[in-house]
Amino acid sequence: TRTPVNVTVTGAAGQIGYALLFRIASGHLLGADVPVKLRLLEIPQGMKAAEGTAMELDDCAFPLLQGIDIFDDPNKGFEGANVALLVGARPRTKGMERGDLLSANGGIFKPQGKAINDHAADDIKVLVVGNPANTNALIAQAAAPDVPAERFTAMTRLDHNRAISQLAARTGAAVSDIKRLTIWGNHSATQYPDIFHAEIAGKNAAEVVNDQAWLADTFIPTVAKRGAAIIEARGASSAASAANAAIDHVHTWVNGTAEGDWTSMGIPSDGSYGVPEGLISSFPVTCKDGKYEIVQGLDINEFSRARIDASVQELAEERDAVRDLGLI
Ligand code: NAX
Repeated sequence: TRTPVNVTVTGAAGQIGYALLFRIASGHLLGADVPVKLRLLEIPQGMKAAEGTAMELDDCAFPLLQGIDIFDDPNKGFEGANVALLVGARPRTKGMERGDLLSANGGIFKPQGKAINDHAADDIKVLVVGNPANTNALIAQAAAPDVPAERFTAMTRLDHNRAISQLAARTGAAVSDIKRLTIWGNHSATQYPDIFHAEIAGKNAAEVVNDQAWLADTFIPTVAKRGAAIIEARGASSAASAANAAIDHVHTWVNGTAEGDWTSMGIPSDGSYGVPEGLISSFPVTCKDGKYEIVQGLDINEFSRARIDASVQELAEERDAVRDLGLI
């Protein structure tokens, strides 16, 4: 029998946590044959609700779930972690400036990065979901000098999935027919969903759509503002779809992309496509044997170039701001 994989989830008592934990425990994160141990990390005020969620996890009698521990100390929460899903974050509240938001999150992600550095397993893989996800991932990564930088990733898979769904709806294609879509840049309103290299049933997606105005004025803003549209409709932010994307991100990272396809992940840039080295930016990546690689050699047209640059510029500004705050 396999040794269980230790999965740490922060913000376990939150709404994404509630949608995420049951799918991890039922085998959707790593595979139907991989036993897991859950380590839930919360703040003291969230401990009781996390205990309630753990009671429900017990009540599912999941065959793969070999233990649940709950902590409010990051040093304990990340002990032995093989996979860490950093979901808990400080949301932007009314009147909060960007600097306030970044420094509040620095207070969370810097100590968590240090705890990962000091206590996680050698093969730790980190996904940051909590916003601003890319820059929070950068803060955690900078606080973990002993962990290879590429193990710190940020989630743009929800944006990726939203873009596939919008493209399918527009063209009447099945979502399963859409391949090679890319989200570039920041998980924010500046993100750029790129269909120029995407394929719909083997045909170039931009040629199938053949409507630049729809692309610029409908598709891109619909994908980028989908989070706000969900809040407007549901009265709460995306939770099940965000949890689903987190599952997809880690599952793909661990188990690989399909032949001929790729996915989108926020990862430390190696300088590819003119994105400054070290910024955690979304790229097209293929995954194999638990490692990812940036898809190289894509031809970037002017339309795409301007949008990638704008989102990367925002990331560089966020990096400069957290550097000025002493967070990296
Ligand atoms: P909730 O407010 O429901 O839950 C957050 C939980 O985190 C709370 O239980 C809180 O006690 C806990 N928490 C806060 N600080 C913590 C710390 N230092 N250590 C451990 N736990 C801590 O938020 P939820 O709706 O679950 O969203 C979580 C985060 O995901 C937010 O930052 C949100 O903006 C972000 N999202 C990111 C998305 C992405 O695509 N990257 C999409 C969905 C979502 O908006």
